[in-house]
Amino acid sequence: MSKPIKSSEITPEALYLSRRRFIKNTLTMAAVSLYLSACGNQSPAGPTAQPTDSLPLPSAGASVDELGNTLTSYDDIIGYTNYYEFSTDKNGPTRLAQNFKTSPWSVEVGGYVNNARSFSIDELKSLFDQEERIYRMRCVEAWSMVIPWVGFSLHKLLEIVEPTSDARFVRFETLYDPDQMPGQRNSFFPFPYIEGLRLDEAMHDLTIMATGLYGRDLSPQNGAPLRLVVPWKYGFKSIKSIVKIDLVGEMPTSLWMASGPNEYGFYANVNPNVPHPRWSQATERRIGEGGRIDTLLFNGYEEEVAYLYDGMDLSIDF
Ligand SMILES: Nc1nc2c(c(=O)[nH]1)N[C@H]1C(S)=C(S)[C@@H](COP(=O)(O)O)O[C@H]1N2
Ligand SMILES: [Mo]
Repeated sequence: MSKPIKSSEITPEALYLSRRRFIKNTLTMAAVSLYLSACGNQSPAGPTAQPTDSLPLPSAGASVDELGNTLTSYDDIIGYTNYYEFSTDKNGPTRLAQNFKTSPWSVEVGGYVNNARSFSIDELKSLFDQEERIYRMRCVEAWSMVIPWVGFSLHKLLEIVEPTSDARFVRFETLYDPDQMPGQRNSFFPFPYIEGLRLDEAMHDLTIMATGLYGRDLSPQNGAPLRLVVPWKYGFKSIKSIVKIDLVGEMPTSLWMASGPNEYGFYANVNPNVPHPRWSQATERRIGEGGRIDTLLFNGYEEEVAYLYDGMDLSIDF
């Protein structure tokens, strides 16, 4: 093995900094992860979980996250999705979203801000460096993936519009267009899809707006052209195809809070100790791999985000 690559060469600055925090606390795992990154394609999970060869690899060819988890293959990420605007089948959106029109596209940012305005996708891409973030994604249904997203931290966008002192929450809204999104005719769900974050969660550096994955633009079924990714929360918080972002004073009511009020509430932080009413959240199935693995508190981002919930009882506020 040649001399190890410095982690600053493997990951963008922000992830490098968060990785340094991981190293402080989980030296062994981080060292294993860095070793594996430095050595290219070796992975603890074996050859079946490798990214497809012909597709672009994430920057510097990283094949694992900071905990040593193998990246989910590109084919699995685009072939197994949750996107109820198109279908409730995992492979339905892959087919049904194929002709979804993602250009032109703009997102309206307003509410309690000093500079309300709309941004085109091209503007967002040129205003903010697009960086890669390798994040675990844990669906509330107890499956998970490891995804190399491309995007930018949401706080950069919020800093431009300048939230006023009345802003306490951020509300996100997906496109409403039943002609293009046949699932929106399903009257069980109160479309458009709405999600929300507390302002401090939205300002956290790990919270990103994703424009791509595996070094490519997002596929329609993964939420093109612009989606939220909040890696320490269940996947349903990471709302797709966003057209509107509002800074608001009251906690927004999400689509899931409205349609399943006895399931999860606003926070939906990944927590192995709080079961879903119908199943345990203690373990998860990593797509593309066999068996089950333990689910981690805050999806493994506890060191980064636990302070946001100081003084809250996570067995009540979930
Ligand atoms: N607008 C919208 N956003 C959504 C969903 C959806 O149905 N509609 N599904 C959510 C759920 S349940 C999960 S697990 C993730 C899945 O992201 P992926 O399909 O890109 O893996 O998207 C979330 N964002
Ligand atoms: Mo999900």
